[in-house]
Amino acid sequence: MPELHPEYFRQKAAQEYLLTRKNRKGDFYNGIFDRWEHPVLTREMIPLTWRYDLDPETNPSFMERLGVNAVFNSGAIELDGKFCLVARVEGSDRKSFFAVAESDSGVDGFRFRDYPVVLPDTCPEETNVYDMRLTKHEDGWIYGLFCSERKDTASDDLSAAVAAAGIVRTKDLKTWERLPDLVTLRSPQQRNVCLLPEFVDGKYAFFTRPMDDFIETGSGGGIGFGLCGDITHAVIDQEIITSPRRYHTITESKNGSGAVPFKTEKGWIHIAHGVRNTAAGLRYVVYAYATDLKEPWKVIAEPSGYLIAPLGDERVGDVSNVVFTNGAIVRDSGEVYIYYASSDTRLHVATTTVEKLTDYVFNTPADQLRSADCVRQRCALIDKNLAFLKQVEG
Ligand code: M1P
Repeated sequence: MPELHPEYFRQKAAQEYLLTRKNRKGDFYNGIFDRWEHPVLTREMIPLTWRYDLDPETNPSFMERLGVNAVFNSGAIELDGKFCLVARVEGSDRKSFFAVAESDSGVDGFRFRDYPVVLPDTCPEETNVYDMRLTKHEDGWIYGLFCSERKDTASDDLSAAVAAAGIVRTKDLKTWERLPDLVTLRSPQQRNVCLLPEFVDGKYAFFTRPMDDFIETGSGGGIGFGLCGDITHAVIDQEIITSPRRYHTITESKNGSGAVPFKTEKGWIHIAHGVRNTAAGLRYVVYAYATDLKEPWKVIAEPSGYLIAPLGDERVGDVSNVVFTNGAIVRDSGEVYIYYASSDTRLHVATTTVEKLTDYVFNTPADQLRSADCVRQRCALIDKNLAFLKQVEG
């Protein structure tokens, strides 16, 4: 009778501790959302069966044979009463793949299914896949839009790559049908594409991120919007810019859709990411804005600054100074769970409500774009508060 290595039991117990540890709200306060103390997914939570050969005959030292480097940017959806994440898992070989993890609470207890997602392998040139956004569409399918990356064979630069938007669909997050990649006739590359859950003018509505290049968006002016009639051969002829990049703001270098937008009485709420450059490299933050219900490409409210920025330990990781989201769950109760990754290393949750986010998006003042105007804006708030304090305190 074969036996398991003693180290297996130690590793299993250490992992079980993490998987069963209760999460709690941290001390952070801004009145807009709560940050939870522990990450909801880390590489330590990846099943041992994915990493070790458990047979002492072939692995006498219980060595990790296929390491996992990070678990981060995750699509999110509520399915059959469970919080389901489709996380980006990055092997120590740098290749990413997707894996479903489920929880009853949404803030702790996430467990990966027995196997990672095995997508239909339809494109031999595709080298890497990541960052799936999950849309429960009114046509009855759950769509997953992700970045499909391949080498740029037209360039001599070994790191030159091309990013396209891959599309899959499923009903259960188990069986996946791959559709042809999105074609955007006027943008050479795409990343951070997501699909609105509803038709617009009877068509599938995509938020895109037009890019000239793999890293730099170049002439791509921000988050785009485009329509297509047939998602099984998705072609977007024209993209219009919705939330633009702006000089000296959190979106100066680039921005991109994050979680799939959700509908409120006042508009579609978007939770996206903005990037600016610094002497220490790119800094990624999460921001929010609203678009019109009937014309979802029209921004109708955009608070100044960020919603979530890297804080404390979140600031350090494989790609430091990054927070990034590609998934949120909005429950019928109005609770909102924003899953955000820090520094391309681990995944966290922030919780809030539709009511609070609506208040935040519609009542937070917009960026005045100039120091002089921003200080005037702040002085107006101080004036109001001092007058109010006088009234209250006499
Ligand atoms: O490394 C930070 C992020 O970089 C990319 O985002 P963007 O396309 O906006 O630059 C993505 O690859 C994302 O996965 C990553 O977290």
